[in-house]
Order: sequence, then structure tokens, then C-alpha cells
Amino acid sequence: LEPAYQFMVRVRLPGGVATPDQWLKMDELAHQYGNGTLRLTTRQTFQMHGILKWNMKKSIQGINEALMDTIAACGDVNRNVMITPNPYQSEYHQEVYEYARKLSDDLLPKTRAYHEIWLDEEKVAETPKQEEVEPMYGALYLPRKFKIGVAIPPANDVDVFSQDIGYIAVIEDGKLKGFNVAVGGGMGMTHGDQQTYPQLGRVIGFCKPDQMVDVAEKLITIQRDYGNRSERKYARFKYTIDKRGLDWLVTELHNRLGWQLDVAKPFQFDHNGDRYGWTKGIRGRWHFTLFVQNGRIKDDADYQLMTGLREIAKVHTGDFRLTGNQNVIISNVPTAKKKQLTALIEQYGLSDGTYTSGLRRNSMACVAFPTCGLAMAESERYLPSLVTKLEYVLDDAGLKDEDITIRMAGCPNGCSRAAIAEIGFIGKAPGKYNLYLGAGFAGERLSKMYKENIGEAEILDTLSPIIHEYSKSRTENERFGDFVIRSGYIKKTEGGTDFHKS
Ligand code: SRM
Ligand code: SF4
Repeated sequence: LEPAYQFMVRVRLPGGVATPDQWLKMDELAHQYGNGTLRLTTRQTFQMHGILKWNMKKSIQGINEALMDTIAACGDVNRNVMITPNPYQSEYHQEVYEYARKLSDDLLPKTRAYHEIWLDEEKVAETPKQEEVEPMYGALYLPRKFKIGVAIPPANDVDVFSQDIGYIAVIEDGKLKGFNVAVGGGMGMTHGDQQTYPQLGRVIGFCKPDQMVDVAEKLITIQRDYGNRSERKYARFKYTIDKRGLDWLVTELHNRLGWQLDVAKPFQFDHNGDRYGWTKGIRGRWHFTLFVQNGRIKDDADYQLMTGLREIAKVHTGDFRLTGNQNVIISNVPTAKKKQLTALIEQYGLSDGTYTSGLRRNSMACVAFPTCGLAMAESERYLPSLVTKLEYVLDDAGLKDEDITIRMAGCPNGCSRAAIAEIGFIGKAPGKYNLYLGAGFAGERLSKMYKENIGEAEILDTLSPIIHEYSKSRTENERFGDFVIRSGYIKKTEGGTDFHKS
């Protein structure tokens, strides 16, 4: 008898855009082949869990029928490109989205293997050389996964500094002028190995919109040629850059480009979370950002989120935009439809989650147990109850509505980008976490470890007095992450290489 192995399928969805039909298809597949839930990820796409081995092909074919695929959602290539999720906010949001979408297409691996294996397409008669098939990725693809995000200030909702390449749109007089380019971000590390660390991308210059693809291709080839291929732990682009220096990288990039980046332009981010509820965008269209706790779309006895979104998808004429914070925007709603959608949102109580505490609104947890084979501690299944306990403390301190970012990861891979949360937890063992403090609210600064290997009681005992002190002694508009540094609780982390220095 064949063992009933279970798998996870991750869709590629550049910028997180899904039509209502695609939403309905994912919902259907999740029930037909998966565990009856959908997971919105921290990189703006869908995951389906619990797919039995013999249903894998049917699931992928189903995804393909809905004009989506899973190409490059995993593997040592460029992954799902993250883009500020709502292009309908302004004309330039739309323009940035188009450029980023093109970037995503151009960087896709060209191999036909996916189509042959999963979609039963006929094999080409003669196998061409790998270098011919993949001129950019080459014979052996990249040493490690590669990630790109495109942000439009003041929203850093793609955590642009956590990406191998981050593009920061520069807008002048309402027009897109180009992008600042940041390189060498990444969140993963290994407990006990200080040679590994989360790192933030560093801005190296500015390029025009139509130079964006060229810059990405050349940076990718630098990583292809210089990345560490003998030890995967040290193979990410951040280590390639940190080992040789930023000046080396810029020189190498300019040589490969045959032209030079301009000097970076000024920019300012003010948050890395989502802004909830209804907003009006261009062309009279409306957008509703819905809080989805840790990205899990499912039905509970008292909260029919999956059914509610299915009913919305049946009548919605716009699209769904998955955000990098595991939430969803019911997007592009004409005024004439807004009433009907509002009624459905109310009927299923969907906005209740959206208007919860400032801490919960800004919370993110990775998947971890039971499906993630690398998990050391709970994350998605635990953070909500920890937040509830912290909400009592915040309520007491008069800070229930204060936006504070809190993220939990079940292991140091950091899939929820916990190292750039004002309160971060990274799992060590069942029930035990390292607690990190002091990151920037806009994702512009890494945190630092405050306490190691602590359980819930100690977490609450540690955070309660700090939260009360924050309430009493913060300066006007001072963020929690800034406050803990100013008050001496924790030293400021300047960059990845001093992340482990106390
Ligand atoms: Fe991740 C591996 C889930 C975003 C860093 N990640 C995994 C795997 C596939 C575990 C595995 O290799 O066996 C997890 C599957 C769990 C499950 O049961 O579903 C997993 N990662 C996720 C997701 C679903 C977390 C979530 O809660 O949303 C995210 C899917 C993103 C997507 O749609 O593509 C996810 N992973 C991230 C991010 C955040 C980001 O990309 O913005 C990071 C940190 C950024 C970075 O890459 O530096 C991240 N995941 C990792 C790493 C460590 C990589 C490293 O270089 O250090 C691993 C382990 C690995 O690659 O060997 C990993
Ligand atoms: Fe799994 Fe670790 Fe990623 Fe969480 S951070 S999903 S535990 S690999």
C-alpha cells in the first residue's frame, strides 16, 4: 500500500492578485484535495496544506486551469515578487505594479519541466543544454532562493529591506521617476551560529523604471557566480555581499550593467503593516482591507471567514489582493457594488477582526506546527492566544489601540519576518521562544534579543512592566520599538552584523 504522504502547494501570484474566479477555485481545491483551509502567506500568495501525494497533480492542474501556477514559488530561483498590494490607490501605484509584474515575468525560469511533469505536456524531442534554456540562471540555478519586493513609500508593506533586492519607488509630482535599489536583505539564521543573521537591505543607488529588470538580472548573475555553493547556510545573497563588501558589489554591478546607478533619492517609510477597512482609490473604486489572523482562511463555529469570502467572491466584480501581512483586500469595487459587499462583510462579521486591538492588527505568525517540518515551537496556533493575554496588559496601560508590530516564527528561518517586528518571538523548543525588541515600526531597523528561551509566564512578566512604562514615559508619537532603545532596555541594532551583539 502506498503511504499517504501529505504535501503543501504554494501558488505563484505576483503582487498577490487573484480574480474572484481564482479565489473560488482555490477554495474549491482546498476542500477537494487539501485540508479545507487556505493559507495567505507573508509573500502574498496562497498555500494549500494536507494534499495527499496522489492528489498533487490534480491540485496543480486545477490551479493551472484557473490561470495560476506554482512555478518558482519554491526553489533556488527568484520567488514570488512582492508588490505594494493595491495598485488602484493612484495612477502611479498602477504604473509601479505594471513594472513589477514585468520584472516577475522576466525573471521566471524558462524550463518546460514544470509543464511536462505536472501538466502532461509533451517532452521536446532533443534536450537543449541547460545554459541555453536558462541564460540567466545558468546550469545550476542559484545557490539559494532569491527574493524581490517593490515598495511605494510611505508604505513599506512588502518589508522591502527584508528582500534580496528591494525596489523603492520614487515619486515626484505624482509621477514615477524610478526606483532606489536596496540589496542584501534576508531574515533567516540558525540558532547558535553567529555567522548567520537577519540582515536589512542597503540602498546602493537609483535606476529608471525601464532599467529595473536589467539591474535585477545583473544582481542575480552576481549571486549566481559568487554565492556560496558549498554551505547552504551561508549561501544567501546577504552573505555574498557582506563577505566582499558593498563597494565590491556596486563595482561588479556597474561592470555588468555597462552603466552606473544614479545617487539614491530621499525616501521615507512610516509603517510596514496594512491599513484596514474601506478606502477610496482612483476611478471611483473602493477597496476593503480585511484582517485575516495569521493568513488562515477557515470556518470556525463563530467565525465563518471562508464561507463569507466565498460568498463575496461569487458576486465580486473586482479582484482580491493578498497583502504581505497575510491579509486580503477586496479590491476594485465600483460604488454601485459597495453596498452589497458591505452587507456580506457585516453578515459574516468579517469587519470584527479588522477593528481589533492595535497589537493584533499588526500581528503575524508563520505556519509552524503541525505542517512545517522545520518548526521548533508553535506559531500560528499560539500567537493569537498570547496576543489576547497581552491585550489585557495593553488595556490596563491604556494602549489597546496603539499600533505595535508583533511577529512570531516557529524557528529562526523567520518566515514571518519576526526580526523586524517591534516585539518578535523566534521559537527555540516547544513553548519556548527568544524575545526580540527594538525593531523599527516601518521595517527600517532590526531588533535585538532581549531574553532567551522563555515561556509564556516569563514573556508576560517581562513585557508587562515595559508596556506600562511605555504608556507613562513615551514621548509624543514615540513608537514602542524606539522607546525600548531610548529607555535603555535594549541596544539599537545598526545592521545584521551586529544583530547578535548585546
Ligand atoms: Fe519560509 C522554509 C513557510 C516566507 C524564510 N518556509 C519554509 C518552509 C517551506 C519549510 C520547509 O522548507 O520545509 C515552510 C512551509 C511551512 C508550511 O507548513 O506551510 C515555510 N515561508 C513560509 C510561509 C508560508 C510563512 C507564512 O506564514 O506565510 C511564507 C511563504 C512565502 C511565499 O508565499 O513564498 C514564507 N520564508 C518566508 C519569509 C518571508 C519573506 O519571504 O518575506 C522568509 C524570510 C525571508 C528570507 O527568505 O530571508 C522565509 N523559509 C525561510 C527559510 C530560511 C531561508 C534562509 O535563507 O535563511 C526557510 C528554510 C530554507 O529555505 O531552507 C523556509
Ligand atoms: Fe516553518 Fe520556521 Fe518558517 Fe515557521 S519560520 S514556517 S517554523 S520554517
